[in-house]
Amino acid sequence: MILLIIAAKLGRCRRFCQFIGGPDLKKTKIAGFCIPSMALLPILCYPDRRLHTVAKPIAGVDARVAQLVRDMLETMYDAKGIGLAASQVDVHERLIVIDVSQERNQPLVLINPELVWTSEATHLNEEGCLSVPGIYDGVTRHDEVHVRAWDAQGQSRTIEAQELLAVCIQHEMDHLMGKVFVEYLSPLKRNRIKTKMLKAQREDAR
Ligand code: K1U
Ligand code: ZN
Repeated sequence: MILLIIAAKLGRCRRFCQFIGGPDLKKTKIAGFCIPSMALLPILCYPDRRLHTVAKPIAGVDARVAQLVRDMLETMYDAKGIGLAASQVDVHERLIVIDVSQERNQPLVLINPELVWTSEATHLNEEGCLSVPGIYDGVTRHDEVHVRAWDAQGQSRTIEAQELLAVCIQHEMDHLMGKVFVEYLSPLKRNRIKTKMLKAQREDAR
């Protein structure tokens, strides 16, 4: 019974902010050896100070970066998110993964993303964040952005993004700058969210 309660609590934590424990490894059998292939990474939960770290550029796409990309995609799909920044999994490097497709089969990998153009027109959009579970609020973003980045193979590409993709790119690039969407809200709202998050984390830890 006690084990069941602990398992249920861990399940609740893991679904959103996975601020305890190490990566949850999945194994692939290759030539008779059991090799960890992907991992669900713990997601930092607001108001964790580490979410405010400014990410550093990635020097090149090597095996470590390729593994991080796979793990972040796995973590984003598992958490039912449409995006994830490396900062949210406590890796302070300029890497984001996104999939805004209905079918969840069009992953987008942006390494060292830079905004090269933003529209003058802006829009108030409802946003959520895997690091601030259960909180949704309006943030004003550019309607369209053009972003230059390397893909998962290290090829430089420019993406012209509108609608949800544009909103998601701006949200994820904020994470790389150490900014969480609640920082666009009023101090009153932000403090209420902070208190709510800390209370939920205390309850999860019990
Ligand atoms: O960065 C993150 O925490 C991921 C975040 C991305 C995002 C969602 C909505 C607007 C901008 C950026 C999420 O995926 S939150 C969960 C989610 O799937 C979602 C929430 C609201 C609208 C659409 C999707
Ligand atoms: Zn977020």
